[in-house]
Amino acid sequence: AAEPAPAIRVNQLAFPPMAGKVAVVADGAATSFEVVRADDGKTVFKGALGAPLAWAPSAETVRLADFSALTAPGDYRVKLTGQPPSDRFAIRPRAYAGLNAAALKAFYFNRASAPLLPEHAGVYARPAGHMDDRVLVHASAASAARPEGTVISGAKGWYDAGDYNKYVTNSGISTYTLLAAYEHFPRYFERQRLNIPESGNGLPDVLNEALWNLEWMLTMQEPADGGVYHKLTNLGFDGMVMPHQATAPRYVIQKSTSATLNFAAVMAVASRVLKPYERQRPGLSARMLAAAEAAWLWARAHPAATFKNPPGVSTGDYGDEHLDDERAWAAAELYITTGKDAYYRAVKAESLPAATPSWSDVGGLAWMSLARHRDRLTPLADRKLIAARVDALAAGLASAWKASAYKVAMTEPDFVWGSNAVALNQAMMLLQGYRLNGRADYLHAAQSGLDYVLGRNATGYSFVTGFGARPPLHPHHRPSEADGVAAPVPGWLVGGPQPKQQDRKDCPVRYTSGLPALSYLDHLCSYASNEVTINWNAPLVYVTAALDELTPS
Ligand code: G3I
Ligand code: 9MR
Repeated sequence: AAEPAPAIRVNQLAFPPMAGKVAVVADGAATSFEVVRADDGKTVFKGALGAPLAWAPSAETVRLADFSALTAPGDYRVKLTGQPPSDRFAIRPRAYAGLNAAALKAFYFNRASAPLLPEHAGVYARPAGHMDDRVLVHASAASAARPEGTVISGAKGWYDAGDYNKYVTNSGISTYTLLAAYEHFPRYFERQRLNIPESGNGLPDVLNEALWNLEWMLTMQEPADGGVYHKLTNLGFDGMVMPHQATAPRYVIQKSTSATLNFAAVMAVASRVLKPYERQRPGLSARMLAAAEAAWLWARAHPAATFKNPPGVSTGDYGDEHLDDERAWAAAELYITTGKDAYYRAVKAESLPAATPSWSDVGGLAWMSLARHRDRLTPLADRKLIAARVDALAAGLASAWKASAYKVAMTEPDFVWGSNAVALNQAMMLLQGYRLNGRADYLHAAQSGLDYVLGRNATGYSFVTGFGARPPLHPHHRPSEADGVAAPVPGWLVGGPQPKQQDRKDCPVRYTSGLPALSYLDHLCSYASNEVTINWNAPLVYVTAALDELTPS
């Protein structure tokens, strides 16, 4: 059974010295707090708790302990009179270097088509799974050039999640977010060594890792027409076995507009990010741009090929009826990379909302990229509109943050499947606002999103495997379950609380609460609250790098 959350909830890892620093106290009696040194218990800071405030998602009344004024590097705990102290945390420069590297290394641990060698993977070494060099064209994907049953190669790529399948739609936002992290903060990644097979080859490891998936994505485009298969999967989900033991036949399934537009967007980004590496990867940048433009043309000719699992296929759907955001995002990235005004017109910027991104709503990524590149856009682009949309999104999130009893931007409707990534994608968009206008409240609100997933939440968990005092121990992640190693593969963000509990019928134990912010189960069965996924880890990579780089020193 889950332990009840401690009364003091705080980021269980670390804060940059100049970050806003807040703990949440769920104890009716206390009115003041102290921060003590972790090793000798000496008090270094005293403060009054904020007024009691109600938080609907957990039906709690809590007070805030703000110790932002404490900036001296060290290891600390928060303490209330007569109570056990909080989990320990550090204040230090480059607070998230280790977490950032682990969150990226998690992608390496989920590589298909390669053995993980002990020198790179330690105890998580394993034989290769899913070579995917002989994949079948499913009936739903058949064409004149590639009739049903044609054998093609779809090697490499990352497993999507706790399952062993590969989905182009979800690869879109995931791969983009890693490329954006590098594009926005190149220095941070240029000095990082992940100890992956490619380390030291002249490319930053974040790009080496992204390339593993990009090379797979390129195989998902049908050369004859530019359309992109929605996914490469088994017909059904595998059991809880290691990758090399999962040997069911693999198929590419139906081309879809969403996969094709996601592909176009990511290839356009990759083309510009990899351009300086022509010597290491001759011709790749140009090939990616050509692939992106071919995909764009296919999607223009097939504007509404939505995806639904065909009969007999029961793996993840990633179905999406709303494709305007994918179209706008692909157009924006093609515009930034090529400078062609026709692509800007296709963005239809005036009618594109700015929202926190998710796999099914990628319009925010268009605004993020346009804002990052606004100094070098053609005269046609409406720079004021770009700044205004990004600022309006950040301002809305910051005002929710300000009003929140937990001091987080998350509100009740944000507790969906993968809610922890909502917190981090909100943080990522707040950081876009901060980069535009330097408003400190945007930076503090972004910090709070990371604090939330690292422990300042109603469950008291730090939601990243291997990090913090109370991390998840039983994620819905097949290798973590089947590898015989007690500790789960580190560096993975789990999905997090959400009240729908779609896995209830598959779980031998009950959730302890149905409240949105408490509806979480650290059990292998819980794919609806405790799975891991590439699209949830990617904003963890972005946000940790960004906070290390942008928090003033
Ligand atoms: O469309 C409704 C929306 O109208 C409503 O406002 C919202 C409120 O909850 O729900 C929306 O639908 C949700 C949908 O995601 C879109 O966000 C569904 O309830 C929810 O069940 C669905 O969850 C998805 C889940 O697969 C089940 O399809 C997750 O987003 C998605 O991350 C997850 O992805 C799986 C893959 O299929 C397989 N691999 C693992 C991966 C992670 O669990
Ligand atoms: O393991 C699957 C997980 O990756 C998916 O996110 C989830 C929802 O599509 O489904 C999981 O598979 C479960 C299936 O849906 C129902 N039977 C139990 C499976 C878990 O072992």
